Amino acid sequence: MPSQWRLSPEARESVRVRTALHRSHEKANAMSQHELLEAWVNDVATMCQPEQVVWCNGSEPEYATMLRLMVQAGTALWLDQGKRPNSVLVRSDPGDVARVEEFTFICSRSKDDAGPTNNWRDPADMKRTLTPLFSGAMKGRTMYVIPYSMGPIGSPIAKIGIEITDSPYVVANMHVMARVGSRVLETLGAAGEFVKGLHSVGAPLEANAPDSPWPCNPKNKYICHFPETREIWSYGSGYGGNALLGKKCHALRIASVQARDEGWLAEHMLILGLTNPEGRKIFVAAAFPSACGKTNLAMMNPTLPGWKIETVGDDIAWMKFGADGRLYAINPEAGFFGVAPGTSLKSNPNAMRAAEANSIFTNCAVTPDGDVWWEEMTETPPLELVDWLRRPWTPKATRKAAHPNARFTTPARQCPVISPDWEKPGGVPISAVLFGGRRAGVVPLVNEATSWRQGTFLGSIMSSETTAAAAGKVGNLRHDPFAMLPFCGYHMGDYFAHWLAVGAKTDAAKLPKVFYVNWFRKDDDGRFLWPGYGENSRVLKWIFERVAGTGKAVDTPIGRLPAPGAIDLSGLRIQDAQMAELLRVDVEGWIAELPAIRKHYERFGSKLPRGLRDELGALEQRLQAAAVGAGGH
Ligand code: SAT
Ligand code: MN
Repeated sequence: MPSQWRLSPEARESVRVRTALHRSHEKANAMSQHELLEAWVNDVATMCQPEQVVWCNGSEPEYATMLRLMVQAGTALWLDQGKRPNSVLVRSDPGDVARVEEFTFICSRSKDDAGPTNNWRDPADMKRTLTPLFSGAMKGRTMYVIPYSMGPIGSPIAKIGIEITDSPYVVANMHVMARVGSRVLETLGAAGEFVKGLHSVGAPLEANAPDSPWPCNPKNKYICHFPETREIWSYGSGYGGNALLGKKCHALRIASVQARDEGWLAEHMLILGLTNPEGRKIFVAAAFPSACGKTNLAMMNPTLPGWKIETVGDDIAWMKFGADGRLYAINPEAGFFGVAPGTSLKSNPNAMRAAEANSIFTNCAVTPDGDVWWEEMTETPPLELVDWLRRPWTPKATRKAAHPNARFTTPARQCPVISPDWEKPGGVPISAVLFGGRRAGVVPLVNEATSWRQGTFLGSIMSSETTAAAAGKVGNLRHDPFAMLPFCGYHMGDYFAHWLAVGAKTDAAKLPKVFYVNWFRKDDDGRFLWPGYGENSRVLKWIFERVAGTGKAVDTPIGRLPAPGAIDLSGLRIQDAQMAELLRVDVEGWIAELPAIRKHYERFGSKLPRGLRDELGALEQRLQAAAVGAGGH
């Protein structure tokens, strides 16, 4: 009797799926003309010893196959097809739920190139550590080769990468988050450049051994970047930015180095289009640390009548100078990997609508009727749920139903307010750059830099409370310059210098204006002073008017703040005292922060650009003068 007849229906399905994949592999493989790529894939296969190698073609059936494989393996659960068509819920291992900054390394030849904010290892040493781990790491698994483009295929700003992975979850997510498959191989041609990304969950499967629903390696996790050779080796984690190598590893850590070398910017920024009631549109890019509301701002519904926001991207911006001397940005991604908890029809209806179908939910809770749920999704929680740890849950429970870093992976094109320009190959011209973070005190609602140099200074001293996007304690205040602390692939001091150099490349009038915003200022009782969300359009309106040259501002020791009455508060119930506090320059608070800023700066040693040291000195003088002027308080 042929052995296949004895297989369970699930196993038979798996064989069918694998055979189909094998055929698609032959087709895609025939199109790879790239000898170096083929040689690298063969070398990796020899090292990792997978059961088979599959080249991903990026097709719909391939995506469907990945979801089916995950459902069979117990990794994923189909959601109710009426409620969430073509969508699954994935629950990860509780030990693998966020980026692991502690195990993230920049492996440049010189330690000095990684700088004081990155973990550094010598590249040869790191490969000596990793090679034994990767040897045989894919035993019993399929090795997928994913050609992907960060940015619209063929855009002059886009870059190609190849991710090799043994995780169907990664393949499915990469389908949504990037442009993947045969089209990319065609563009790559026989000799195109690409970033080499190697990923394994680090859980080889011995023959006949049962697999775990979320294979990963509890003992060893390494997220390693080799900026000089444009390589990524990621081992042991299957989650988010650790494993979807196109995102943080390529589009930020490796790309920031490419951007430095080639004179452009790779930034942790959303991009939005802002149209005023007269139909004039500008584009804004904004850097906030992970889980500080980039997705909400990028797709906000303005409360101010007549104003419109359109989304270009929610996490990453690549910006290059156009022929006209202005900075143009593309969103290198094709999907959103958004934080689920806190997302609701109230806080972000456009994200909710985007995620209605064709989405992958990770570490959310599931309702009895097969839909997902997370904290604050609805005003009252369902009466019963299965939580992200697969345990029964009721509203009486003291623990959260969804993990705080639970995510939705959703195609960007499904966003109801996606910008018609979001895939424009040349990008969109940026008129304003925003920096911000979670700050309960000191930092006002909005502050405009008087120059690119002061803007760079404000970016460099950004600080924010830590969130669940990374493993570790939540709520600790830390300096997170440009929201790039976990994502800059080289010495942060050189990165600051690069920002200053970019500013010197064009006329000052052509550069975006720079603003520092803070939606999170609290009163003495710990309540947020500013309503946030759609009301942030009031701040954006002022920024629009500053760009247009009509908005009124006052000079203060820290920069330009809105003149009294310059922020449109029509239709908003907010007390004068509250508004005054939001826009108060807390001279004493800023003076009290100076030692921490100086300490932060000391870390960069001689790499700290003189221009920023001068900015700090000048700020200090202005603050001291203001303190004296105010009677020496
Ligand atoms: O890095 S992730 O993609 O997991 C999310 C984030 O931290 O922004
Ligand atoms: Mn991010």
